[in-house]
Amino acid sequence: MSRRNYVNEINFVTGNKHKLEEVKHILEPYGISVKRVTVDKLEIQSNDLCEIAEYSAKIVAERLRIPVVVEDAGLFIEALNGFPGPYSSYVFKTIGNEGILKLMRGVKNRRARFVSAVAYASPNGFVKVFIGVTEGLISIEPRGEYGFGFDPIFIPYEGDGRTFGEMTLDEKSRISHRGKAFRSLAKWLTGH
Ligand code: ITT
Repeated sequence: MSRRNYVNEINFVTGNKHKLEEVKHILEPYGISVKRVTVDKLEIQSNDLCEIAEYSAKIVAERLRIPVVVEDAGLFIEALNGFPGPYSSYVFKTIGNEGILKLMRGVKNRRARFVSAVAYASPNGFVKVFIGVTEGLISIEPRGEYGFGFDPIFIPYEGDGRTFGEMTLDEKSRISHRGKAFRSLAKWLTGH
């Protein structure tokens, strides 16, 4: 399929209101508005976020007969061999930031990365995936009231030592995995 020019709206399938708010903010400068779609996504089990996002987007686009965008994101901690990765949602709900910090107690290697895989799918079976990665460190203690999920325990290298949880939505979006992936989508959608 050729490039899609002049797209000014996406149908974003998500159950996470924080992600929705971030994506609206990221796409605003491109003149793209975000319509939220809430449906049960079928998520396959895989270690690959791209595969998960791609599969979900394809199924939802075919079912609803509209083009849709699905994002699968996760935190990969090096010393834990990439855990929680694709299980980030479940791990956050169960052990949370305190549980992660407990697992990391006394661990010297605190390197981690946030990954965002954004899949755009149209009802004819076309799918394209955009990836954003932000590298950083797991903090010793949670810090900050902004954001959601693992934000209070993640210190991005591209920042100034603050956690994502200590950054405004705008500050986080400039360097976040989500910002990077969705800006790539926006450039592709608007033909830049
Ligand atoms: P969807 O309905 O869009 O799938 P979700 O909350 O399940 O919402 P993801 O699978 O993309 O979203 O992300 C899994 C979890 O990873 C999410 O619930 C958070 O706990 C965490 N996470 C993802 N992106 C994050 C971010 O930018 N900051 C902090 N935590 C994040």
